[in-house]
Amino acid sequence: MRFATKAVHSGNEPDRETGAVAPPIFTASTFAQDGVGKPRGYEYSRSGNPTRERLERAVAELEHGKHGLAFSSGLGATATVGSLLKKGDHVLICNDVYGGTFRIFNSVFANYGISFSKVDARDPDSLARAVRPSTRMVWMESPTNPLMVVLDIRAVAKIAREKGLILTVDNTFASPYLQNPLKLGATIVLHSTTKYISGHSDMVGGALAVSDEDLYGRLKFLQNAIGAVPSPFDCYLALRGMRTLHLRMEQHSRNAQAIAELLEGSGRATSVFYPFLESSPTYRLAKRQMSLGGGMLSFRIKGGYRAASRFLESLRVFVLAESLGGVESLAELPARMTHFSIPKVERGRLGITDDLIRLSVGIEDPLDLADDVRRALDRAASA
Ligand code: P1T
Repeated sequence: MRFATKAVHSGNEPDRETGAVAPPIFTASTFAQDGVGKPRGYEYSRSGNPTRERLERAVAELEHGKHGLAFSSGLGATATVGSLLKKGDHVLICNDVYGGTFRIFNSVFANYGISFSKVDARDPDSLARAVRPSTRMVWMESPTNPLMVVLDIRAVAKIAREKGLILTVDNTFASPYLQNPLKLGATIVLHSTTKYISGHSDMVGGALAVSDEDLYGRLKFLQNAIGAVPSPFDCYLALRGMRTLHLRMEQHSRNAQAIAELLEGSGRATSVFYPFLESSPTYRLAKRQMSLGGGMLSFRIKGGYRAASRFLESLRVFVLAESLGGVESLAELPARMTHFSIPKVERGRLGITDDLIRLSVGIEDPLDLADDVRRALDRAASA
């Protein structure tokens, strides 16, 4: 089946008992057993819940994986994947990942003796050279948060496979509608379902998709052992959002492309980062790897921090807030908000500067979004 059909139906099959066409929300924390040690299929909702299983099946199907696993947040999923590692293990993290991902490796896993180094995966050879005998995993995003760097997932996967490493691809920014990393050779796909998958900024969640049976078994064990599981209500919201993912991604992408082009032609931005801008150094790779450009973009505004904050505070349709992927447009300053947990020196090295603005372009009328951006640019220029 094709994507739109899967998005509408996966995990949303009519309830077998009642025929309900919307998935029932099973709030039960525990399930009656037929005899001692004889569960009917479910025992306790941390280890398995029917509403959660629907979401897990849907994530797996949209990502072309055999199995899905749902979590209470994207970082809950990250914590669980990180728990595959042991003391002494080393991880290669591609430059420019979500601030919270950096923070959990830098400030939590490091305490357990798991080390990491940052690599510039735009050059696959430098990635291959950075592999140590203790390296177990490569962690990447594409497009990256917040600089929208597009990395060649297939090329990274080839190196990971040759070196026997797990490749985890955080596919939050693209969503399964734009790209499917498992098909390109990734071992694990991670989502913050808080973003495009649920799509309405009304829940926090995470998910993984995998095909390797042994790895699935280990992750399933860790999901229960660590316990960062989502509530059945949140699973329902993610499933409900997912039914329109394809429609939303089309509109997000159309709107973001228009705003990126507006910014580029405005003379008020020193750089604009969007995968499907022809001026982007990775335009050809993005066109090959992604079906659309997606709803995220960032740009550097002329006039530094003062102009950036003036721009953000002048917006009327875009909401000044962290997060992304909802139907409403959001704007933020990564250096002071989402990526503040990355040390200043490291932020500077990566290019997460005080004049860098990130936009999550929603699905509103593109003309209203364009008017809003133009007006805010004018106000920022007169600051
Ligand atoms: O917020 P949470 O559901 O725990 O997801 C973490 C996460 C993981 N991966 C990526 C690429 C992300 O962007 C995030 C969360 N990001 C934001 C809150 C943000 O505004 O960038």
